[in-house]
Amino acid sequence: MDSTFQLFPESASQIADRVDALYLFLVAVALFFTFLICVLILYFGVKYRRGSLAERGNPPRSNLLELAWAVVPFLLSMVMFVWGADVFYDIKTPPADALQIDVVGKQWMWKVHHPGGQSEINQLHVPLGRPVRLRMVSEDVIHSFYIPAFRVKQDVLPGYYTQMWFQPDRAGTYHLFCAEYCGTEHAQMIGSVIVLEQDAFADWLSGETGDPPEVAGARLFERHRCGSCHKAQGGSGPSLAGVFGRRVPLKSGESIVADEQYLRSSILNPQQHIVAGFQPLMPSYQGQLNESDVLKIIAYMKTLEGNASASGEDTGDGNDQPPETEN
Ligand code: HEC
Ligand SMILES: [Cu+2]
Repeated sequence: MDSTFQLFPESASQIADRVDALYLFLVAVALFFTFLICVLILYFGVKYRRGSLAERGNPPRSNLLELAWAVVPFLLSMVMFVWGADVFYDIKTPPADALQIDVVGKQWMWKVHHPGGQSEINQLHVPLGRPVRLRMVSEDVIHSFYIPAFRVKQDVLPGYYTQMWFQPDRAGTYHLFCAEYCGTEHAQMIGSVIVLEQDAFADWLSGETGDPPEVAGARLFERHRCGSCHKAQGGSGPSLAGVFGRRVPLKSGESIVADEQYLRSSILNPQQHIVAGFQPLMPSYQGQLNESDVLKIIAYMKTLEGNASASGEDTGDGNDQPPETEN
């Protein structure tokens, strides 16, 4: 056999072996029953062929047999369910201390933004042995971020943040694919994930330049004159101090927690939620700010947290966050 033949792609993340084990189990169960049924079909086909003298009367009823083929498949499928749910839960639940990196998909490339301001295209540098959480959004159509060696794949949607996480456990360079057909050059929407030892990763980070997102975001905030309406007091828009994580009362009478998704739609689609007590005056920044810009402005708005002196509004629901020590 060809020595380069591999049943699975190389595995380089902490979850990969668990995914493979589950997958092997499913394949093994399927193969076992496929063969069992094939062999029985052939056997009975021969045994009861026309003209054979085999006994053709009804066999006596056996409750034990009836019970067995209800209970055995039930137990097997429960094993699949519990095992699958366990792996699924871990794949979907990023640890709180994960390093957060932003990914913006667009026809036909991946843009990556690191929290220190470093950016890259069609490459993703990550540190070895540390959980990494990707927050992802698309500039246009649906894409899908797929790293076979890590056994993770997640759709990247226009207008909605999705996330995925992994913990690389082997240094090296791995394939990155778009796994959702997204137009004529879909096949070119590929790249590499480069897993570096912690020291090498720190070196790589320091070799790249770029402003931290909250700094770049503050600049965009300035340039687009958001502050002309969003003043601490007396502006035509609400004060943005401490807005992230706050429960915002809406004109419709409902209220909503100002998470990243809400902040994004406030900027690109302001008519969707109107804050109680304000007029729908805010222009949409669709077309003026791209998804990377919006992520930066959100990073900036998060730093406005705890800046309570500028905020005249207390929603009084005890939801206030502790002040952040550094800005
Ligand atoms: C012409 C005035 C105006 C400008 C310019 C403006 N906004 Fe607004 N903004 C408003 C008003 C009025 C509201 C409240 C009504 C609503 O929800 O649409 C608002 C709401 C918001 C909210 C929701 C706030 C909350 O308390 O829930 C966010 C976030 C926001 N704006 C961000 C921005 C950003 C970022 C910019 C600049 C890119 C900007 N705005 C530019 C007028 C403005
Ligand atoms: Cu794509």
